[in-house]
Amino acid sequence: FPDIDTTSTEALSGHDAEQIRLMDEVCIVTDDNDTPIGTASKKTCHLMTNINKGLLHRAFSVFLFDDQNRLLLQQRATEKITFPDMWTNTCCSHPLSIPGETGSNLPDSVEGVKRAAQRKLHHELGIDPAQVPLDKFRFLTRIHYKAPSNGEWGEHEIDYILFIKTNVDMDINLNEVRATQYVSADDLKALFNDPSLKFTPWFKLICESMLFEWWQHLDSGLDKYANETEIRRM
Ligand code: DMA
Ligand code: MN
Repeated sequence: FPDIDTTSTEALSGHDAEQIRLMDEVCIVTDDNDTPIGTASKKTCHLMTNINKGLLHRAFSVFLFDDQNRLLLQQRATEKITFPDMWTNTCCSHPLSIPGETGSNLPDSVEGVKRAAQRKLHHELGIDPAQVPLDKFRFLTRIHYKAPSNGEWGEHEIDYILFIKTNVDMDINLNEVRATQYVSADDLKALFNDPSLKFTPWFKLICESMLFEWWQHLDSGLDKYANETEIRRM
């Protein structure tokens, strides 16, 4: 990929040591059609200087619902380098360039993303992988979006949307997650009217487009929305 900065460390100074360490994870770099074209560190992928040159990577967003169809939200930890303290969907991260999480395109890439989701639900929220078996995840669609965070950092991703309905036990990792809460659709709409709360840009985009319609069909009719092959550009 042309002219990408892979050496700068300045943007990391002053941040949390564990979150700096996680910036060495190796993400999957893709073209606009989600075809893998290489790899780059999480740090390289999230620097706006590189994003502004077109660098794009693969990600996922999990929406976990309990047996009352309430959505589990998380508030990101203050330690997070991107989008700290913001409320968002249950869990987000990246499939990595490691065995089991790659997969060049649909449907193999979906299997890789589900494994990454299971890994991060455990890392961020302490959820036992046995409570979120791979075959319980439903893949809905992919969203291509770009969003600046703060200072030098931002996101530019092909984001796989995964739903899962299952009750879980949590043991939250406070370096990742500051708080959690379960919400109904009406609860969530009320939270959006609270000016003291900040929400991540990708969560807002998904809420403004498809979330509430998908949510209404959680128990029946979700099939017609699942496994979409077209990438939604937002
Ligand atoms: C990245 O999430 C993925 C999306 C969809 C924004 P993140 O910043 O929470 O990733 P990680 O938990 O790996 O830091
Ligand atoms: Mn990302």
